[in-house]
Amino acid sequence: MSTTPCRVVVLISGSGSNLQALIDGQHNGSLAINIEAVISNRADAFGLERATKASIPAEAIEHKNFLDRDSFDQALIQKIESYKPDLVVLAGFMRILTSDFVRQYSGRLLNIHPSLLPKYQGLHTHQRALDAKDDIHGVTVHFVTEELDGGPPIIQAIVPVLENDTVDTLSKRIQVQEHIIYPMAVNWFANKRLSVNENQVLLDKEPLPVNGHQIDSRD
Ligand code: NHR
Ligand code: GAR
Repeated sequence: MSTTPCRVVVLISGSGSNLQALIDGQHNGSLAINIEAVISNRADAFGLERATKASIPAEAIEHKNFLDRDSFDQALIQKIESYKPDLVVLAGFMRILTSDFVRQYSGRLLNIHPSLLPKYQGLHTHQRALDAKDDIHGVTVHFVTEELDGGPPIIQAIVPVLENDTVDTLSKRIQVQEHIIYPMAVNWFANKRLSVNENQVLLDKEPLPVNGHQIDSRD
């Protein structure tokens, strides 16, 4: 069965390695998506070069050129709307979005957050997991709601925290999992297998566990 690919707009702020995983999936046919555009709030984000190299429209809308969050988000919405996306993907996007933005894309806005939510919402998650001497850490793909990092989880990957881990070694272990679970969640959405009702995520019409589908890299 072939249908038209899901139209995706990806928002980034930095390196764009998660974007690259999606581009690779699109190119090798494992993802039923078409990335229509990549938009960054920083003009120097390396992810914009990745997009250009893949012949995907790449644009910067710099938050620092706007007076407030609202006017930045309105400009972002206008630009995104010109690509008529079915799905908007935050991939290392580092600006908190206003309620207007989140409402506009409700049910079709995903984020990847580097912790086992609801643990460690916000920033500096790897340092916080190390400081707490946690023996596991991980990453969560979730639907975005107005509550920062509080939207319902879709998939979580668990990694071990090893003796002598640093932010660098731990974040690299987590990124390996990111590049597996983000394409997986995006493909579920693209194949219309995912939906969200209130704060309950359904996969193939069945409710997912409250922390989402779990992948344990220690198995
Ligand atoms: N917006 C809403 N409304 N809800 C969420 O769940 C969001 C969101 C925007 C981004 C990603 C998130 C993460 O995965 C995300 C989730 C940035 C900050 C932050 O504090 C916090 C969480 C996330 C992204 N940003 C600072 C700000 O003032 C700027 C920090 C910087 O530029 O480095 O916006 O962690
Ligand atoms: C990823 O590790 C992602 O989990 C994290 O930023 C990195 C982006 O990498 N996201 C956040 O911290 C959101 N606040 P990438 O640009 O190479 O995809």
